[in-house]
Amino acid sequence: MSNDLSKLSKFIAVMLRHNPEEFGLTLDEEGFTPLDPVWKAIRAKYGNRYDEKDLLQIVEGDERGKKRYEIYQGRIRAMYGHSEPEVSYPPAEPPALLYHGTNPKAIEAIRKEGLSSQARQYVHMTTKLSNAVVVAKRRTGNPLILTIRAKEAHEAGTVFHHAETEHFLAKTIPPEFIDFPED
Ligand code: HQG
Repeated sequence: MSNDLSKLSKFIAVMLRHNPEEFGLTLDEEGFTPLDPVWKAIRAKYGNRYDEKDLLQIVEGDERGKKRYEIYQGRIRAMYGHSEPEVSYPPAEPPALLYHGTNPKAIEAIRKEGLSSQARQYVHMTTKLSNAVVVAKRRTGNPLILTIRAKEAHEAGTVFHHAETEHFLAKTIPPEFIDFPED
């Protein structure tokens, strides 16, 4: 994705994941909001720099195939990543294992209390080990990949959600279902 398109993608993330109210947007319980006011906010910030083709390209996903947004019947939503806007997903059965990339500084806390959602609404986990590495590398040169025994956690009562092909979410993951790299 060009730098110019990632700029628009980041702006949309701010609106749809973090501060919808600041842009006069109201998200429904699944995180959708009508496209018209979203375009109004894009025009207010960028004038005519972006058109529908640009937005569709962002919605289709980036070069790694990462899909962040979804358009349905004239509405758009972020598929995951929300901070304070409350978005709900139906419960879903996870695969046996999921992966979460993190950094060495977080490890001691995660060992004690498990994974918690921090500034977002959910803990994000991926079905692909390679994606967990990319996620961790956003924060550290020394990525640590945790393996979540998701099926076991699910059977013991942790509720999972399937937000996007490769993304599963949960409010928390207790430490007993996490395998640490040095174990
Ligand atoms: C850590 C991006 C201390 C956790 C990515 C992570 C992903 C703890 C950080 C998506 C902890 C939260 C989400 C605990 C977890 N104590 N630290 N108990 N539990 N942490 O950004 O998973 O490109 O909210 O390990 O690619 O890094 O924006 O979550 O390091 O898919 O589309 O606290 O966001 O997607 O960080 O990333 P984040 P994340 P986009």
